[in-house]
Amino acid sequence: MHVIERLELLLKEAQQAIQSAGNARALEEVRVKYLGKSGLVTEVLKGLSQIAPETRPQVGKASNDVKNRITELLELKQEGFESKGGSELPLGWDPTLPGRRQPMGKMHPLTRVQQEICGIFKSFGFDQVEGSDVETDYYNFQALNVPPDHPARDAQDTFYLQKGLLLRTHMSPIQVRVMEKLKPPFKFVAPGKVYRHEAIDATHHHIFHQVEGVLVDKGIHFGHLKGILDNWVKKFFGSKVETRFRPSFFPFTEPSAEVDISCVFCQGKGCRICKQSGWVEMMGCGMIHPVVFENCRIDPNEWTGFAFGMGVERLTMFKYDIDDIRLFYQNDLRFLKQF
Ligand code: 2U9
Repeated sequence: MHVIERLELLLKEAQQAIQSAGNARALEEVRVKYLGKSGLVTEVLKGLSQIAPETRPQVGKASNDVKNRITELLELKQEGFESKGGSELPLGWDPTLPGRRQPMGKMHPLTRVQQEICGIFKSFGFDQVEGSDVETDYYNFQALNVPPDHPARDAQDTFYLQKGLLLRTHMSPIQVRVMEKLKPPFKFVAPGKVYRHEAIDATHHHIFHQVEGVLVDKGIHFGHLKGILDNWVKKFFGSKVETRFRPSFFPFTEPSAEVDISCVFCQGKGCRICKQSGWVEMMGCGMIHPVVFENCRIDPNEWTGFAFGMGVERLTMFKYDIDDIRLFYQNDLRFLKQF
């Protein structure tokens, strides 16, 4: 293509680019593209010395005419922006801006840990059940063999509502409601929020999350309980983690036990997390009390079973070395983004 024709083409392109420029920045990009140090018109002017002497004056004039015409159009367009109070975007927005990456939402750490806890029991064949947060005194206490004068029933521990209703203090009432409907054998877990009238501090909150479970079949004994929970601990915390069962008491289980696990941070040698003991209390469990079976209309002479309960915040704080339970509920992205 002859140099003159190229100049005419460059002028046409520049005119279109100036016409569609939506703001001062886009206009500046057009100027640089055609008239900048390495601009397309500038390159032609730089190449004049290579043009044959007899046509050099004509090409030189044409190059300067194009350069001056583009400069004039750029100035006119810029004046147009300024007269309208800045860059007038034909689309009302600047399509040349880079896109803003939308931050992706993530599951809350408590939800993830709760699902991980239940997922392991489901892999053992457990079902999952749920139920209302609002319960009756019967299902939350009486059916679970909690005596009338038990301190857990005191108003300073339980949120009472009208008409004798209350906010469940553990997940056990749901287990009772399911057990009185199902025929054994069965095994299921119940995750959910529980409510206790506690003063809030670094390790206590009046709303927290639990996962409870029950397994009922013929000939179930404490060895089955230990085997299932030891297996679960090794899948959740790692295969090297040991379990220890210490005698305890709950009204709804007999015998009852607290389950300790060997500290995953010091492998049982003793550290800040386990208070130098090498062990951390992780959950409670026991063989379901015969009275509870009778309340669910299940014959304790034919069926036996075990139950367990764990706090999701407690496991999560241990697993991720979090020292303040309140961090879970403050919606501070600096905390939540770490999971
Ligand atoms: C039925 C019968 C028995 C549920 C159980 C525990 C032991 C237990 C606590 C652990 C930490 C609650 O989150 S926590 O504060 N739970 O120690 N829970 S046995 O026993 C049942 C449940 C339902 C019908």
